[in-house]
Amino acid sequence: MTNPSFEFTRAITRRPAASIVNGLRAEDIGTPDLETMLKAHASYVAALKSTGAEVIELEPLEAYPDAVFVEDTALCLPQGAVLMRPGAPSRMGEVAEMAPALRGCYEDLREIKGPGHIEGGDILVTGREILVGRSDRTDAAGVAELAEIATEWGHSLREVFTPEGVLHFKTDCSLMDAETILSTRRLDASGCFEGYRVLHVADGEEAAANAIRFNNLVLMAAGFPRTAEMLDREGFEVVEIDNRDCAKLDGGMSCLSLRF
Ligand code: CIR
Repeated sequence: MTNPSFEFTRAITRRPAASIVNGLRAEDIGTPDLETMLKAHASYVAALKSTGAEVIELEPLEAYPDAVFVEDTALCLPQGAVLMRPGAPSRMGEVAEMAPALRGCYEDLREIKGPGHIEGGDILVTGREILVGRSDRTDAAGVAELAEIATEWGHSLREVFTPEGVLHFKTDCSLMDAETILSTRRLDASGCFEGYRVLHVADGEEAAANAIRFNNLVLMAAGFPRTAEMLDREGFEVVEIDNRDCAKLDGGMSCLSLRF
């Protein structure tokens, strides 16, 4: 049996544009370098492809500096896809740019019409349920509108909360398998993962929590050796990707693809 929450045949990515230097960031810790980012992006795409998946690689969008972070524009479920309504005004236009690619892949394509906001980075699909974290980008009205669609498609959706100062819910967690979630201690402490097996990232390696399980692989940011070792001990096949430039814009492994 396949599990559509981590077994995928396709992914959508978008190469970063030169305007990436103007991407949003909570704190300025340096300007990302396009060349290094393109190299890291290529190794990310190669890792996805190495599992046998088809990767639809979209062209860079100069008008939208954050467009490389495609995950925030949509939610992909087996029944259909839902276009999001980003809480960041500068990212709203990215959704219309993603729509044609999804129209080519899905018969049922819905959209969050508003007035609420919701970004894909706040949504963790576990297979058992869909967890949506309210955050600075995702509000109650956005969650409620998604809940209506998800319920119609037979999913149960649970609203949870992203810790203060954390960009997205999935900045701090990722699904490893049907039962297992990788999380920071601060997010797990909220109690939102009751009933799951939770693996904590090593203290001081919080930025390792935004990983993705993609078929047989776990893609994680390089530079977090204790978390990588722990995942290896747990039997996961870990691939480390250079995330230094994306991290300057608060981005991680999940943000760089839509997976379905
Ligand atoms: C932003 O602030 O929207 C981007 N600089 C980073 C988005 C990261 N996306 C994600 O975690 N899903």
